[in-house]
Formats: sequence, C-alpha cells, structure tokens
Amino acid sequence: MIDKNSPLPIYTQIEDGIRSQIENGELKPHDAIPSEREYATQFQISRMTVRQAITNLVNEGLLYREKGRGTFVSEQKIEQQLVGLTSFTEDMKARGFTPSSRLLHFEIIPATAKIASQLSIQVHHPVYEITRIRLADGIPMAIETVYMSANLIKGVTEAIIQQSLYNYVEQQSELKIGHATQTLEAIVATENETEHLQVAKGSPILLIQRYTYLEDGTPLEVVRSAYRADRYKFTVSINRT
Ligand code: 16G
Repeated sequence: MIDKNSPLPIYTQIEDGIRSQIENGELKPHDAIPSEREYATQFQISRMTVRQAITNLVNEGLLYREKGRGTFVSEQKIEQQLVGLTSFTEDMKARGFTPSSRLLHFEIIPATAKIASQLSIQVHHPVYEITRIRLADGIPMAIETVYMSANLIKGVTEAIIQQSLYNYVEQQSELKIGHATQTLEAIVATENETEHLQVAKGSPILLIQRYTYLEDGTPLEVVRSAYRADRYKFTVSINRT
C-alpha cells in the first residue's frame, strides 16, 4: 500500500489503498478496518499520518467511526441520475432494490394559502397531506411529504400510498404526468428526520422540493423529499451548447 519513495504523501497513499480495497470488494460495507495502531506498525509510519488518511475518508463518507468500537466501511451510495421524471418506486426497481413505504401521516386537510397557490386551487379546498418513509430493501432512504388536491385525484387510500402514487395517478386516474421543476439543497436533519432515517444527530440531508404538473399544465403535487446524504448522490449530465 505504501511506497516511501513516491512523491505522493503517505496519507494519500493510505487513502488510495483503502479506497481501492473498498472498490474491489476486499473491504465490504460494515467491515472493520485495521486500527490506527495496526496501520502505523504495519507501515512503520506515525499514527498521525494514519489518522489523517482515515479522517479524510470519514469526511468523504466512505468510512464511519463508532465510538469505542472502531472504524467501518460505509454502505455504497445510491447514484441517482437527475434526468427523467420518475417515482421512487420506479427508481428503486430500476436499481434492483425492493421499494416500500412506511406511512407516517395521511390526512385530508383544508389547503393553506401557500399550498392552495402552489396547487392552483382555492384556499381551504381539500388536499391530501401524506408523509411516508421511503425504503429500499427495508432501509430508510428518504422522508417525503406530498400535497395533492383531493378533488383532482380522487379515492386515494392508505393502501394505495403503501404502493406507488404515480402508478395510481396514471393507471387508475388515467391522468398524464407531464413535467416537474425541482430544487436540491443541503440541510441538516431535524430531530424527526434523524429518528426516522436512522442517522446520527446533525447529519446532512439532501432536500429535494418538487412541483409536478400534468401534461395539460395542472399542478399535480408539491413534494418535500429529505434524502439521506450518506446513502444518496445525484448525478446530472450537462452539455455545453
Ligand atoms: C418521488 C418524487 C415524488 C413523488 C414520488 C412518487 C422525488 C424527489 N420525488 O419520490 O415527487 O411523489 O416519487 O413515488 O423524486 P411513488 O409513485 O413510488 O409513490
């Protein structure tokens, strides 16, 4: 792993070494890596140097530390292309994961002024307020709150939102989803999010807010999705025009 004659700093070489052990599967998610002392003895280097390498990988999210237990390999992040207008169910299936949802809240409420204007409906008209934890292979990935007009999409039940909302809109309601606008920003998880996403207090979260419209331009949904930043990364392909 280490070549003392290389122009690369030793800590970079350790980082690269651990990184390639993760990439080639020698180190698997949740495997413990050797301790600072073990690396230091093995390569005849200082523990400070080892610590710097490991800290860099922890900060990158490739490794995580557990107090008193050691340092472990993180799960690989799900890489999500920001291209098509897809649903969580479709995204997870496309990756070979089994999607599921845990329903936290489902209610029909009178639209507030803000929601009404976002959905282009009258204030106090009925809207669904739905909060679900979205899971992939049983692991919580995101918490999502959706607002949708109950006059536009009729008959939504708890059973339906355990499955796919987009599927219900398109198959049962026979409406065509057209386009969406979306923002992506970094936030710190709230206590509620921390609890439901099973992440440490103060963890970073990728917040997506989506406004989705039907093909005829009618607003369909206003959505707030809080994704775990330790399990997700988004990629965008861009052209220079
Ligand atoms: C995605 C969408 C969300 C939509 C949901 C439908 C993002 C950021 N959000 O999570 O707007 O309501 O899919 O999922 O991608 P479903 O069809 O699986 O219920």
